Amino acid sequence: MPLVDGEVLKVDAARGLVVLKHGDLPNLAMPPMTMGFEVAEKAMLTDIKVGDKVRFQAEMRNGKATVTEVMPRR
Ligand SMILES: [Cu+2]
Repeated sequence: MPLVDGEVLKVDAARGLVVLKHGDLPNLAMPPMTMGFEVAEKAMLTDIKVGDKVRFQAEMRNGKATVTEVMPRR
């Protein structure tokens, strides 16, 4: 699965939610937009903070757009 560029706009570590301004997401058939995602594991949010540029993967899980991998882009 492709890694996609994103920017972190909001992190809710307690709920396992992140808002990303994301680039093209071909596997979800999404154009660039800003939206909220679930994360596969809450621990994924400890390494990222608001304002970070990231690379990430997302897929649909139980009908929800879910980030399965995310890392800061440096
Ligand atoms: Cu989207």
